[in-house]
Amino acid sequence: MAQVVPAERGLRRVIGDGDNVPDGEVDGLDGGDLLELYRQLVLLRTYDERSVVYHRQGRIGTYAMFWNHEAMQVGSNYALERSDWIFPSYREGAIGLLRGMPPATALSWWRGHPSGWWNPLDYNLASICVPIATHVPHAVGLAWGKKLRGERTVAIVYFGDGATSEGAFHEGANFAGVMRAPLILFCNNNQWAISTPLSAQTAAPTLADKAIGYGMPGVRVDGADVLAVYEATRDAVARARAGDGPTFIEAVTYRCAPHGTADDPSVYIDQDRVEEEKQHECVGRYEGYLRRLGALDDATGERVKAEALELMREGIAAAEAEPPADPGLIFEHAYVDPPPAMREGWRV
Ligand SMILES: Cc1ncc(C[n+]2csc(CCOP(=O)(O)OP(=O)(O)O)c2C)c(N)n1
Ligand SMILES: [Mg+2]
Repeated sequence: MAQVVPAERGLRRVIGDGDNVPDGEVDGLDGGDLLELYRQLVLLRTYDERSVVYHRQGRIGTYAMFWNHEAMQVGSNYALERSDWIFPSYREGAIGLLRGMPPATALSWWRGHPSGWWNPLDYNLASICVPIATHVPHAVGLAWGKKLRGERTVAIVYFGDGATSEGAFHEGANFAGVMRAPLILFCNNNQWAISTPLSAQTAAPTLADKAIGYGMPGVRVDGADVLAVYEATRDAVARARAGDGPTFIEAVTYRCAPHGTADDPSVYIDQDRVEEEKQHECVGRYEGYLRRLGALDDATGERVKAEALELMREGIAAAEAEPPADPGLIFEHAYVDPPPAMREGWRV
């Protein structure tokens, strides 16, 4: 039985500030791993920044940015095996890229095109979940099922701070705890649920405290520190594979971008705080760490960025080359016998 300890209050960190706080290191990561983490961070950053441009140009639809969330996604995914399962929310809309999904597929999803509907079995990646927290019980079910079959697979489910107020989160967390499901509940605490601040979301001192009530460890980590996220997730994965059940990880960050392309945060957010947080954004912090270590030079940095940009250019071109979808597809799996009005109506 895993020991249930009060949630850690302090934030785990590995990357220093280049000044008073020294850099740490993570056992088991070699120079190749450190550069691969950088490549993945840059890939997601480039995807995100280009997607905002594509939205402005009318080439993709409503888009949920994840600027400054990259370290949470890259660090946690790097601790998984390819056979482990990922349950993303809309905030992890491009996490499939870390498993070899072509950018065109992720972009097509945001274009509302069927070529963006991937088979979850191809990547061990569930569909993007837009309803808040409803995918938590799905992830628990998959993880428990794998355990019942005697497989060593674990699952990770990503959700936000706002999701911890939803019934589905609590039902899922309770079930995971009781069944000792091999699951990581990964909470991206960006301190906002659209315009609702964390202070209005919960009376608990930390979100990780919620883990105690479900009999699982709760860990708090700096969400802008890719190495700390990796290490915390690696520990949780080891615990899950050893049969010790789920872990709740609260990765703390700050939302520096709008909630989505339809949002205007200037009416509710403290812009000075946003500017302050941008100074410590996760890709730049990791780049600084690598440079202090002597593990990244200008030429390599430029090459990695150019490759990511080229992938995106190819991706949007491929997504736009798809023939228009048949609107009838929307109803194809909804009715055996469509009502007459609908049969006529959708081909106007
Ligand atoms: C069940 C449900 N209720 C309400 C919404 C509308 N909604 C979309 S995003 C959002 C805020 C979620 O905030 P959080 O969980 O912190 O995730 P974040 O967007 O910050 O990553 C809400 C309320 C929804 N999508 N689903
Ligand atoms: Mg949030």
